[in-house]
Amino acid sequence: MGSQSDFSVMQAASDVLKQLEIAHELKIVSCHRTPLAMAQYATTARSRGLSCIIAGAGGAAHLPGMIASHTTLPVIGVPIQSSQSMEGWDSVLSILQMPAGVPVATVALNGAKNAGLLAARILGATDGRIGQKLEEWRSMMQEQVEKSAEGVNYSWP
Ligand code: RP5
Repeated sequence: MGSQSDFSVMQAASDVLKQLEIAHELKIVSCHRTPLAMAQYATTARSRGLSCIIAGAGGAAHLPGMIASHTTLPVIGVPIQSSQSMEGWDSVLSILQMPAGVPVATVALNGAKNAGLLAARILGATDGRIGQKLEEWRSMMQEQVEKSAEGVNYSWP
């Protein structure tokens, strides 16, 4: 993530990865404030054993695109609403509108939980253990929806 101020949003990605028992790390590197650390993080990611990078940033949110320019690993961008001034559209459009050639998969504004789940799906495409965890997750989610619907679904008269 680009700043400590992004942590309250990005924590949701870590939480879901923990639930799925997927090893991960949290780091703050900024395109604007620590550009060399950002470049080093991205260029060494694959050799350090990472398989996917979730990059969350707000404002003129260059981080996911810049990370993606320094690696061939899949990058998932999380637009973060860092100010009220543009209601988060600055972050969304900065991350969403990547020019052709350097892809960033963009999730919803503050959508860190889905970023974690998407990363899990990418890994789970070739990792049977993670695939099984995702099946269990999906079953649990369905049961929760069915349970929450009890007492709400009815016909009248
Ligand atoms: C971006 O600027 C960060 O990703 C953060 O969302 C935003 C504001 O950062 P702070 O000024 O709160 O550190 O680089």
